[in-house]
Amino acid sequence: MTNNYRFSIGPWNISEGRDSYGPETRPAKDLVWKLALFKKGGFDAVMFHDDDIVPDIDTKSAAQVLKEAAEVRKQVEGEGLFVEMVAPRLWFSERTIDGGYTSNNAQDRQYAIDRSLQTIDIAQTMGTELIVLWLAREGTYVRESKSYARSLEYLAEAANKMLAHHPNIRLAIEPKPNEPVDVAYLPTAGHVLAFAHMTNDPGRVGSVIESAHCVLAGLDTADELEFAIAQKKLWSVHLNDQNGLKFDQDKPFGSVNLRSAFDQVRVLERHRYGSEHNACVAFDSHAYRTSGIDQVLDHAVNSRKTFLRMLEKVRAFDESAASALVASRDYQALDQLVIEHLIG
Ligand code: XUL
Ligand code: MN
Repeated sequence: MTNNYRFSIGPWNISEGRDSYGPETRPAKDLVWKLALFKKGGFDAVMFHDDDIVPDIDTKSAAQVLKEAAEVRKQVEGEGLFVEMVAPRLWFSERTIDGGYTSNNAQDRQYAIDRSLQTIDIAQTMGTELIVLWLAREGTYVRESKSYARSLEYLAEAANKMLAHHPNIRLAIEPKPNEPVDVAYLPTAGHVLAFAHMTNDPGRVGSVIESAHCVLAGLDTADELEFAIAQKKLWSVHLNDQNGLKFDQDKPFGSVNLRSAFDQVRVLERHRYGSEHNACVAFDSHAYRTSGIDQVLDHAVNSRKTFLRMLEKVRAFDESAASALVASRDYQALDQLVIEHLIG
C-alpha cells in the first residue's frame, strides 16, 4: 500500500515524564539521540521550537543563534530528515507571564515580536517556511484583565510584522481553548481563520489542527480538519487523543476514540491531504509517565502504526454503500456500517 503521507515529530515529544505533581521519571536525552530515534521510528520530518534548536536562546547573539541553527540543520539532514516547521516558544520566558503578543506590558509585547522575527530567521536557516504559533498564554486568567478586541489588534500587529519580515513564510496558528490560560484567544479553527482576515496577507495565515485541542473545545476533530481544508488552510495536523474535558493529555492517536480516528483519517484521505497539500502528519503525543526510556517513543510509533492501519480501513470502507444509505437517508444503517467496518 502506498501511503503518500509524511510523518513529523518534535523533540518535546520525547519527554522526561514530569507532571504538575511530580518530577521526571526518565533521563533527558540530547537532540542527536532523539533524531536517530525519530528516523528509526519511521519519521520523515522534525518540528522544532526555537529553543529546541538553540537552548538558552535569550542569552545568545543573533549571529550565534543562526550559527547553532545551521549546525542543527546539518544534524537533521544527516539523519535523512527535514525540518517541517519552527515555532517560537514564548511561554517559558519571564517576559511572557502575562502573555506575549497580548501582554498588557508594551516591552513584553515587543519581546514577543522580536523573538518571533528571530524564529523566522531560524526557520530560513533550517530550510522551512512554516512558522507555527501556538498562542499559549495569549488569553486571560482573569477575564477583566484584557480586552478581546484590543488583543486581536495586538495579535494582528504581531502577525503583520512577521509576514513583512519574510515574503515566503506562512503562519500556521494552532488553536487551543485553554491551558495554560483559563480562556484562550483563537480557541478554534473558525477563530483562527477569521483572524487571518484581520492581517495584511490572509493567504499566508492558516492553521494547524490538533485532535486533543478540538476535544477540549467540545468540537469534532474531523469537522475542524475539514473546515480548515475547505479553505485551503490546513497546513499541518497534530494527531493525538484526549479523554474528555480535563488537562491536555496528548494521548496516542486513536487511543481513546477509534471512530473519531477513522473520521479524521477519512477526511484527510478524501481531500488527498497526503499527496496534494504538501503537508505533514505530526503526532503531538507523549509517553505515559510510567514508560521507561526504552519505550519513550512508542506513543508516536504506535500513533503512526494506528494511522496507517486506519488508512487501510478508510480505503477499504464501502463508500458506495455509504452513499446509497445517505441517498435513502438511512443514517441508522450508515452508523452500523461504520461500526461493523471498524469492528472488522
Ligand atoms: C501545546 C501544543 C504545542 C504546540 C507547539 O498544547 O500542542 O506543543 O504543538 O508549540
Ligand atoms: Mn500541538
